[in-house]
Amino acid sequence: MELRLATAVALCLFIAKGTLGLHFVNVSVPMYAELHETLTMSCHFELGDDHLYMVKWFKDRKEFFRYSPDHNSRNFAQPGIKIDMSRSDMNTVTLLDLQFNSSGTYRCEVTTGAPKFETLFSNENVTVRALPASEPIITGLQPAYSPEDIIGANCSSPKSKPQAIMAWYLNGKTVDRYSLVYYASSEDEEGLSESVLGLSARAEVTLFPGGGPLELRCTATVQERTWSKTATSLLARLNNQKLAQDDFTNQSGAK
Ligand SMILES: *[C@@H]1O[C@H](CO)[C@@H](O)[C@H](O)[C@H]1NC(C)=O
Ligand SMILES: *[C@@H]1O[C@H](CO)[C@@H](O)[C@H](O)[C@H]1NC(C)=O
Ligand SMILES: *[C@@H]1O[C@H](CO)[C@@H](O)[C@H](O)[C@H]1NC(C)=O
Ligand SMILES: *[C@@H]1O[C@H](CO)[C@@H](O)[C@H](O)[C@H]1NC(C)=O
Ligand SMILES: CC(=O)N[C@H]1CO[C@H](CO)[C@@H](O)[C@@H]1O
Repeated sequence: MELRLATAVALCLFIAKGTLGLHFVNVSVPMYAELHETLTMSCHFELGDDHLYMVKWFKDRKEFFRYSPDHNSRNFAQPGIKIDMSRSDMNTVTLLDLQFNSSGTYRCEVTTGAPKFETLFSNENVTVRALPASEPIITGLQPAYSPEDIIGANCSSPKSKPQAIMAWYLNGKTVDRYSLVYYASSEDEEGLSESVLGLSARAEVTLFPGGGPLELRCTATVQERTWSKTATSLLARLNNQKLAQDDFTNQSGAK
């Protein structure tokens, strides 16, 4: 009895150590994907001594693609999934024309063949977003301001989802919230919205370092991406003096 038990344990240890079957599945997808674009996701796995029986892909626990070395690949209709079968195989699936409802949890599940039929899987989340089509636009800014004028401007980021987070910087410094004007904006039928942040700040002489131009910068941030736009304005008093001086020079030059 004791001997048989010992042999069995040894045999188990031998099997565990001596054969390495399916031991790793890694699904690789981006955290964010862009609306209407194509998404290629990959699934890497190590079969060891086992042979592949099937690879299945799921979105939110519902199967949408199945690869088997012995059969034709199959796909199953699921919301937000338009699969490109010609670019989907053992290690890759390609989705076309992403929609917001293509966002979700994607799983690659690998099953090995007889006799063990082991299954391992890996999950990753994908969020579909729509980035702004361009950098933000600054409007309403005057080329020059007299001291104590109110500098008023708007910065608008084109439609995106999620909405862009806006900020204003004067000479590289963040603007205090009392100088910001918030505007609500509505979503379009696809759920995208423009983002607008107003600026209303007094034209203190100190904003024009050494009498030089004031640098205004506006940024629009969507997740990890930031777009920015820079503009400058002059202090009007100095600007007028400069113009007057130019006039004088030009007139005297013409004489
Ligand atoms: C899975 O794949 C990602 C991306 O290719 C890689 O960074 C990561 O190290 C892999 N994980 C393992 C366990 O190999
Ligand atoms: C997914 O989104 C698309 C585009 O908005 C829409 O046409 C489709 O009906 C949606 N599908 C489901 C199941 O909600
Ligand atoms: C994916 O999203 C689900 C639901 O939002 C969440 O419960 C889960 O922790 C996320 N998984 C990963 C790997 O981020
Ligand atoms: C900023 O936009 C708002 C809303 O469209 C508008 O009422 C306001 O006059 C604009 N301000 C400037 C300085 O252009
Ligand atoms: C006000 C004005 O016309 N200024 C012009 C004077 O002449 C110089 C060069 O000749 C121009 O650059 C200025 O614009």
